Amino acid sequence: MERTFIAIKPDGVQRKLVAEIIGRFEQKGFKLVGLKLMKVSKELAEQHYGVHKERPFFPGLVEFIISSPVVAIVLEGDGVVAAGRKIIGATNPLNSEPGTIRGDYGASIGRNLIHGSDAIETAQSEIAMWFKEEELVTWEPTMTKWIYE
Ligand code: DAT
Ligand code: MG
Repeated sequence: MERTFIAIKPDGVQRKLVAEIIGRFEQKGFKLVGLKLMKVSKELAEQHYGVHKERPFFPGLVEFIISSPVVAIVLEGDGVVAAGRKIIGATNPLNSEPGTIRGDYGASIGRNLIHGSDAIETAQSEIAMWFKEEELVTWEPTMTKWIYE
């Protein structure tokens, strides 16, 4: 089954949007398989945002992500990577559709509340970066038969 990595960034945690954000993915029908509140090390932050290391916003991005706790999440479900990105919305909240997390709660690109993996391969490497195998939980939600045919 497909998995994605989601992180509620420091702004989402500080603004007390954790329950609201996790709720959107739960209500959609995706399954939580990993969940933890954590302070991010500089090493992990630099690794996570490694593709952006030449960009001018990289130092600020790393400093921001380590500045306050984040909630790291792994979700499972058919098509969860692409659907997760749709639920999150466009990178710049000023362009995100209303009804998306960034569209409903964000007002600037540097405080866009949440990260979501952009492809299945990225998701696999991000999950391995953020979670130990034993932190991921195998379970069967009783609701599955009401969500999948
Ligand atoms: P996304 O988080 O939608 O995958 P991304 O991978 O292109 O977007 O960029 C990672 C994060 O970096 C993004 O969530 C916010 C920040 N960022 C991206 N472009 C930026 C810019 N032009 N100015 C400031 N921050 C930016
Ligand atoms: Mg990205």
